[in-house]
Amino acid sequence: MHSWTSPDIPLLPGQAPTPRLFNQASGEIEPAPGTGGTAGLYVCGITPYDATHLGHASTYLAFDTLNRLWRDAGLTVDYAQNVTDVDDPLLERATATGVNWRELAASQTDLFRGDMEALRVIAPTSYVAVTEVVDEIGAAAAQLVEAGFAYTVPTPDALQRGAEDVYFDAAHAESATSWFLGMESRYDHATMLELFAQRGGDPDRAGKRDALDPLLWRVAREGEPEWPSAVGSGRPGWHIECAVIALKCVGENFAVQGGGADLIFPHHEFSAAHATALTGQPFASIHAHTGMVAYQGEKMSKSLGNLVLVSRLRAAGVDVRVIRLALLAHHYRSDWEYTDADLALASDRLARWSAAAQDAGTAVPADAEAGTAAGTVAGTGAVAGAAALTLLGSLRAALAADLDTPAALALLDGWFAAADAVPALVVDAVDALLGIRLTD
Ligand code: 5CA
Ligand code: ZN
Repeated sequence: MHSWTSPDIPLLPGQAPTPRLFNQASGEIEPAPGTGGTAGLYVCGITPYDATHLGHASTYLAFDTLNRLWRDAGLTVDYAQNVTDVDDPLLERATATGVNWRELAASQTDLFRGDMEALRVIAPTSYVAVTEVVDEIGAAAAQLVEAGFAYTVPTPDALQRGAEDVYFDAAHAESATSWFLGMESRYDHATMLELFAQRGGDPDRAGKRDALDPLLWRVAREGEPEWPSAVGSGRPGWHIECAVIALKCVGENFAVQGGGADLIFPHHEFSAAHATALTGQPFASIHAHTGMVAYQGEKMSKSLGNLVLVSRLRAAGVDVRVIRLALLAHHYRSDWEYTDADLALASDRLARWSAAAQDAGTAVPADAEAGTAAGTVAGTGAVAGAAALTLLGSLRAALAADLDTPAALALLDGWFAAADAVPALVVDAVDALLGIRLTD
């Protein structure tokens, strides 16, 4: 599926450090170096029935920052993102509103693409809808049954008599692979049971071998979309879609699997389990998660309806750079509650930075600055150029330390407040690392 158009990103001089990220699986901040000059990234995409709210935007901006840091460090980034365009909540919304589910998904995915492009988020290399890879998901489910990692469960309401849903056998995966329950989340069993029930799981389903075994393939029911497969006509479970799309587009044991913290369990635990059962390899090196953005006292979510939509802010005339700055002002791992004050602060910050960048009027070309270390540029330009290189080093160090965007913004606040000359290098650094262009 087509994604969106990526922004132009200026190249910055000098060496950038390898970014380090908090890994949910180890509980530690670890380097994310990629392998052979390439970093693989898979980030869970939207379920397109109400897009794009500020929680989504915050999550995709966090991984956009990582993408920018990797590129700045000279790596090629292999980035895949899915669209969960067939799933229970989407089908329920379509039925409730009398809209065709495919049309609902297509319209919301379009809105999302437009928002991402406007926010200058680098487009994924592969943007894949579940409906594009249903055959491959069905084949993966069949492979897991064949290899003893999955079993069927009596399904009295199946459209076809005798057809049965397919479940993943977590205990078998624990005994036969390097994966184990808690490998990714580090949650205890009681927490897993609670979250499994809250987040789309069915702990009480009769016939399962274990309450936590997740659905791999749902055989067709009356009125539900279905696709033929070797495990019966039906549709994919949730975790297997991300395992299959990531393996197809980014490969085995890639650098970073990402998403919001609401996906730590069961989604990312079992995506990793399915992928390891399919390949015998670890899924990803680092499992990274963003904090939840709340609004009006609760997590901003489509199901609750407490949404601040990027498209609505844009329609109201809010500068997308203000939206970016409002989100980047919070550390990606913190949970926080959005209020209008976030936009006001970001608007004020953008005004200060832009005024400094425009008014200085003594802009030094980026190539001149790069030569300042050798003392090739005279006068104010040389001093400003050397200071700009120091600032660039500090920005890179802050961001490489678990994407500390609030620290980066604070460094820039100080720099712009004191600057009487704004070299082009600073404008380029803010653009390349934070996605904000201060001058035309
Ligand atoms: N399609 C699945 C992932 S395979 C899904 O979770 N879709 S979603 O539309 O609900 O969310 C899309 C992404 O935004 C996920 O990574 C999710 O963790 C993240 N997200 C959702 N709500 C918030 C929020 N309030 N704050 C931060 N991130 C959020
Ligand atoms: Zn996912």
